[in-house]
Amino acid sequence: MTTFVDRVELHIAAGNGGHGCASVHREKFKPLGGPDGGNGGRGGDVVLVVDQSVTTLLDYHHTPHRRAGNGKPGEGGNRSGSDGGDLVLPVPDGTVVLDRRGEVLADLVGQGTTFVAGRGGRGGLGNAALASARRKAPGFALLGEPGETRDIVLELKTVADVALVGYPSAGKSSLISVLSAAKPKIADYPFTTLVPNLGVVTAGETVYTIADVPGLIPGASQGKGLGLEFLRHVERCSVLVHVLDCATLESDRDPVTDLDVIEAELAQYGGLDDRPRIVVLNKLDVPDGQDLADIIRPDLQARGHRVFEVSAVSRKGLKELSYALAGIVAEARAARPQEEATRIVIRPKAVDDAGFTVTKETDGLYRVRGEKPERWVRQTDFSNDEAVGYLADRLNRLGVEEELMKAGAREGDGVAIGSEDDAVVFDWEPTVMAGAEMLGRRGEDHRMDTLRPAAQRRRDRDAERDEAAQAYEGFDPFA
Ligand SMILES: Nc1nc2c(ncn2[C@@H]2O[C@H](COP(=O)(O)OP(=O)(O)OP(=O)(O)O)[C@@H](O)[C@H]2O)c(=O)[nH]1
Ligand SMILES: [Mg+2]
Repeated sequence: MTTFVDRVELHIAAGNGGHGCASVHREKFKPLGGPDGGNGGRGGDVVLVVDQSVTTLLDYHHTPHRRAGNGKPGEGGNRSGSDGGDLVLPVPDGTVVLDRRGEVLADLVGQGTTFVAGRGGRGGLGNAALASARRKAPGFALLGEPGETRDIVLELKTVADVALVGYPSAGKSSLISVLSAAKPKIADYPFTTLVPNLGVVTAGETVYTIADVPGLIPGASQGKGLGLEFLRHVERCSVLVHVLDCATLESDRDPVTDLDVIEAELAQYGGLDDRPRIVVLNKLDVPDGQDLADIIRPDLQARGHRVFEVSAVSRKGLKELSYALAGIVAEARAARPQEEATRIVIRPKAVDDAGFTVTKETDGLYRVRGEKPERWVRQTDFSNDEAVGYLADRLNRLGVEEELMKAGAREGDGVAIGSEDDAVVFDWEPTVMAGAEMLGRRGEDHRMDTLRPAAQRRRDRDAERDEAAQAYEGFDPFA
C-alpha cells in the first residue's frame, strides 16, 4: 500500500561559507610579494520549488535532514574557493511552509514557485581582497559565515476547485471517476478512500479540478474515523459539494440528517463557512431512490441549497452537475484578485540591514544588536590579533563606539555583540579618538587585549562548526 504523507518536519542546513585565505605571494628572489589569499566560496542555499510532477511529501518523510553544499576555502595565488551547490527540493503544488511555531512562511502555489528556506553563508574574504592603502599586507583573512539552519514544517494542501464531502460510501469517489478521467478506488465498505483523490473535469470552456476527502462520520472532529485531518485539503476549494447517499441501508440515517451531521463537523473544523455549497443526491438509480429525493428536495431547497439529483452508476444528472460546478468555479475565479502566474516568495529579511541598536541591560551590560556588527563578529578569527583589530575598525566606522558612549558606556564596561544565547562579550575600551591610527604594526594592536576573552569563546564555537566550506559574494568590507 502506498503511504500518503501530507505533513513533514524538515531540518535544513544551508551551506557554510568558505574561509578566506591569508597568504603571501612567494617567488624565487622575491621573498615578500603581496598578499594573494583568495576568498572563500559562498555556501549553497536550500531552495523549495514547486514541481507539479511531485505529488507527495513522502521523500521528506523518509529523509528529513537536508544540507546544501559548503563553499570551499580560498587558496593562495588569488584562487577563490568554489561556491557550494544550492540544494533544490521539489515540492508538490500547494505546499505550505511553516516554522516550528506554526507561523506560515510561504504558501507555494503554481509551477516553479520558489522559496529560499535557508540562505548559505557568505564566504570570507581572503587577505588579497582585504588589502588597502593603509593595510598593505593583511596577515589575516575573514571567516566564512555559517549557513542558516532551521526546522520547517511542510504541509500539503491539495489545490482543487471543487471538494466533495460526505459520509463514507456516499459515492464521492464514484462521482470523481465518472466526472473526470481519474480512477480512484471504489468499494462498498466505509473508508475506501484513505487519501484525497484529484480529478480534472472539463465542462464547456471551463476546466476545473475536483477532489474528494475520506468519508466523515459523526465525531470526526473528535478524531472518529479518519478525523478531520484531511479537511486541510478542501480549504482551498471554491465550492463544497455535499454528496448524500439516497440508498443507505442504515436505519438511523437519512440524507437530510447526514447533511446536518457533516455540516456540524465542518463547523468544528472551521474556516469553511464562506464557501458556497451545493447538495448532490446520489444513487438515484436504486429502487425508491427517486421517491426519497422527491420527499427531501423541498426541505433542502427551503434551506437555500441548490439540489442536484444524480447517479454515478446510471450517469443520470452528471452533465447538469458538471456544468453547474463549472459556473460556480468560473464565478469564484473571476471574483478572486488576479494572482500572479508564478508567485515567487522570498523570506523577508528579519533585521534592518543598515542599523544597529545599543541597549543597556539591567546587569550593566551593553548589548549591541544589528545585522552587520553580528556578521562581522562571525567573520572574525579571534585567534588573529590583526583580524580583531580589523573588527574594531569596522565597528568604529559604523558608529558603534559612538553609540556606546552616548548610551553611557565607560571604559571597562561589558559590551556584548549579538543575541542572548549567541554573543561575544568583551570589556570595552574606547578607541574613538584614535580610530584606525591605533593599528600598530602587525600583531601590535593593543585593542586585542580587550577582546581576548571573547576570542576564546569564538574559537570554541567555531570548532563545533563544519570545517569544510567557503564562498564569497560581492566584496565590500564595510557593506
Ligand atoms: N447504486 C449505486 N451505487 C453507487 C453509486 N455511487 C456509488 N455507488 C456505490 O457505493 C459504494 C461506495 O462508493 P465510493 O465511491 O467508494 O464511496 P465514497 O464516498 O468514496 O466512500 P469512502 O471513500 O469510503 O468515503 C460503492 O460500492 C459504489 O459502487 C450510485 O450512483 N448508485
Ligand atoms: Mg472514496
